[in-house]
Amino acid sequence: METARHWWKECVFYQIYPRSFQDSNGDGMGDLRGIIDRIDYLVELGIGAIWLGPVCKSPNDDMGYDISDYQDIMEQFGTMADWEELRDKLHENGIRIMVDLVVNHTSDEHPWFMAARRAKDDPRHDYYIWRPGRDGREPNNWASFFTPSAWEYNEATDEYYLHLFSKKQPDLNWHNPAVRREVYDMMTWWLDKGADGFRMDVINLLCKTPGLPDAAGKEDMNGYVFPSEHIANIDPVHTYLQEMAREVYADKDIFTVGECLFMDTEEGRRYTAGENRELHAVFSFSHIDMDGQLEGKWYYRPWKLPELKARLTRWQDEIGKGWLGLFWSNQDQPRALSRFGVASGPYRMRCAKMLGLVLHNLRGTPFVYQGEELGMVNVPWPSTDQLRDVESLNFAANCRRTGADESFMWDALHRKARDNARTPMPWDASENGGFTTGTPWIMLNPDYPEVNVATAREDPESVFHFYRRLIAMRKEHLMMPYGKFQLIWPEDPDIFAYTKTLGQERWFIAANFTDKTCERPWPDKVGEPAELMLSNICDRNLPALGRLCLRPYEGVIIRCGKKA
Ligand code: TEU
Repeated sequence: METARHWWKECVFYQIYPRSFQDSNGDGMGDLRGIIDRIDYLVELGIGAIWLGPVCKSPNDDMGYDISDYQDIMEQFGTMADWEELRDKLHENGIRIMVDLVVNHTSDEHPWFMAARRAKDDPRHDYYIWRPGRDGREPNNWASFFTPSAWEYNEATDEYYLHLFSKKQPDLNWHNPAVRREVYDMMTWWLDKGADGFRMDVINLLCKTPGLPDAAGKEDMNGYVFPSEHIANIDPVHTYLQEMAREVYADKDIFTVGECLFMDTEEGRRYTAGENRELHAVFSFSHIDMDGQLEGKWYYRPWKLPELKARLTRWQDEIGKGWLGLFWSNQDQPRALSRFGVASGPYRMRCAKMLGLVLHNLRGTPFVYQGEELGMVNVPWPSTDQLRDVESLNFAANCRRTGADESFMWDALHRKARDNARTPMPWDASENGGFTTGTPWIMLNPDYPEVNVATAREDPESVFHFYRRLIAMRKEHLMMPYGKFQLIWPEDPDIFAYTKTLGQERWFIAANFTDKTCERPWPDKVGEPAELMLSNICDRNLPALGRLCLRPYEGVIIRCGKKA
């Protein structure tokens, strides 16, 4: 084994988007008590840890990713006592709790920013990033993720402040040691409270190119340029993360995973496998960015299976002694099945299982995003009135303002709007899917009467039960986390196949990504088929000697040769 054993490599994480998981008080919004009430479900799934989306005080311009108090709970979600009860009940059930750490920016309603914007000589002023205007306009040409410009004018000081996200999310100035101290103390406070780790929001964007030069890429529809080369992995971000690790968690058995955008494998290794380990794992977006163009995610770029395999393989091969968080989707992405599989028709649920089978056997720690285990898909949004996300709404407004084609706008929103992943968890076929007795803050996916937890529980062949088996298998087989990955048939346009090898044991994983039956000569180098470990079709047999035949969207795990 190239890597040390750790609990966080050997369990599956489940991502909860608190606002959409379970409402307990009828206000139409999920809350902490709702999660407490559903712990049985998590136990039944068999997961070992949750990633709890942001629950701190927030004006919710970006659904909790705009924090106004890091040490208090958003009223809509409950109280600190609820958080503590959730922690205790999860721990009693052997489930760890990883919290979301959002420290690239705060809310503009955070007391630090409210003081900072008042006067240049306020001690908090330097907590954020300020620049004078240039020719009566923004200091540079940077576009933000969510709004036209990454700058907002502040009258009281006659300056602009930088916000890579919405204008209610000013970026913190990480070069200020006082900011770093505040963050480390806050993190320690959460660990003392019993958090088992941090998912670190856009953690590789903390530093920006000194001098904040204009970005060189292509102008977007508003005439700004997205500055990816000036915001990601910029020195001294590694130094700061090493400092963070040293000050907060180097000596603790916790888990940290960094959400890292615009990162290549070399940087990934530096974050997770350097001499002074900064993070335990990173999320790479290489396979996620595949279907977007340089101008950004809204501009669809078609893809083919060999490219998906190549992107995932590169990370498998090059992360070295580091570690990956594995995911098909999260709260920012379309539903996995709509993006990588087939969202309707007879093979929908089979395909959902196949995607799970492929992901869970890669080397890394799998993250299941809520609803993925039900085979949820994107939403047929009837109008922009149903959308809730600042990113979707700003995009729609920009499209309309600049006269972009409606069909371009709708194609983009249906494909990529983050709202697709944020519809409420459908628990049963009753009104609002059992999510709330009130009016849900965002519409449910209209397929909830068929696609819901109660229905899935009753069907032994559901995606839900298949995910339970996958999750349980990981507890029995060190192969899943630790086996060495090797891609088979890189150019095959239809089949994703790879082997995992650990000691004397070898598994062959093969999945058909098409709606036709595919037959291939058995790849001799993987050894002879010895045992069918798992398949997403219940009548599957061990393949006959010499050939492999996979039905539409069929996926198999086959042990080959001798068992260790
Ligand atoms: O996401 C960062 C991020 O890159 C996303 O904004 C992504 O580019 C975008 O969603 C593509 O559609 C993190 C959080 O996961 C996201 O929910 C927050 O909105 C964002 O940071 C700001 O905190």
